Amino acid sequence: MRFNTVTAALHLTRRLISHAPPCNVIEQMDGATHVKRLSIEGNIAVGKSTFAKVLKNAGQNWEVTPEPVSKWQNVEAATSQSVLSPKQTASNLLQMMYQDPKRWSYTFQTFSCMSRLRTQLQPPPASLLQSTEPAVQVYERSIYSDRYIFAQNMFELDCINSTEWAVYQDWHSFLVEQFGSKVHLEGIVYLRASPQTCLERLGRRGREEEQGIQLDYLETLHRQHDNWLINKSTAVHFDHLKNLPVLVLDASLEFEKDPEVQSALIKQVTTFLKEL
Ligand code: UDP
Ligand code: D5M
Ligand code: MG
Repeated sequence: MRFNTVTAALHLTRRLISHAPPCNVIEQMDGATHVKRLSIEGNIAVGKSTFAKVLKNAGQNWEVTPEPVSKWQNVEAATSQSVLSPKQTASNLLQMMYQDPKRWSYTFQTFSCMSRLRTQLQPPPASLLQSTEPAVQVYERSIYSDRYIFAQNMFELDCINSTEWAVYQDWHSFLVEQFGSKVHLEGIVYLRASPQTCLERLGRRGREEEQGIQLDYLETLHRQHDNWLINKSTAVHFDHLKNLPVLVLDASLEFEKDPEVQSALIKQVTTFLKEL
C-alpha cells in the first residue's frame, strides 16, 4: 500500500515535470518580466569584462556574470578538493594549458565548460525576476564559445586530438540537449577589434599566464569568431543557435575611459535588446 502511494506520487511528479514549461515561461506566467539572456563574446583581452562593467553601471536592469577565470587559476579551491596538504600546490590550469597545450587543452575544455554550464544554469537573481522593468542577464562568454571558438581552435591547432574532439563533441551536445531551454540565449553581443589591438590590451592587462600569447594565436581566434558570428560558416549543432541574433560592436574604439563612446555602445545594445 505504502509502495503504491509512493509510486503514484512519483508518477504524478514525473508528469508534472514533463509538462512543466521552461523556466523563462514560468517567469512570464508569474507576471514578472521575462529576463533576456545575452552573452558577450570576443577575442582575448578585447574588453569584454570592461564592457560588462560599463553595462552594469549604466543604471539599467542588467545583471552581469563574469568569466570564472579565478577558478581556472586555482582548481582545488574551485572544487570540493579544497584541503591541500603542505606539499601540494594549487593547480593553475590556465597556466598549465598555455605552457603545455597538447597535454592540458582537453582537460581545460572540460573544466571551463563545466564552470560555464553551472553559471548558465543559475536562476537569475530575485532582483531581476521581481523587476517590472525589462531585465537582462549578461554572461561573459558561454558554453557555445567554449566549443565553437576555443575547443574547435585547439582541435584545428592539433592541441586536441581527433579522439578527444569526438569525445568532447559528444558530451557537449548531450549536455546542451539535456538542459534544453535552460541554457538558451536570446542574443549575442560580439565585441570585435583587430588581433593587434587585443594583443596591446592583453599586454596592458598583464595577466601572468598569458604573457607568452603571440599575435598568430589571437589571429586564429579572431577568424573563429568571424566565422561563427559574422560569416556563419561554422557548423553549429543546435537549432536555437543557428538563427540567434548577433550584434557586432566596434571595440577598436577606446571605450574604457570615454563616456561618449560608452553611451554610443550602450545605445546600440539597448536597440538590439528591443528587437529581441
Ligand atoms: N582596455 C582598454 N581600453 C578599452 C577596453 C579595455 O585599454 O577600451 C583594457 C582593460 O583595462 C584591460 C585590457 O584592456 O587592461 C583587457 O580588457 P578586459 O579584461 O576587459 O578584456 P577581456 O579579456 O575580458 O575581453
Ligand atoms: O579570457 C580569459 C582567459 O581564458 C584567456 O586567456 C582565454 C582563456 N580561455 C577562456 N575560455 C577558454 C577556453 N574554452 N579554452 C581555452 N582558453 C580559454 P579573457 O578573454 O581574457 O576574458
Ligand atoms: Mg574578461
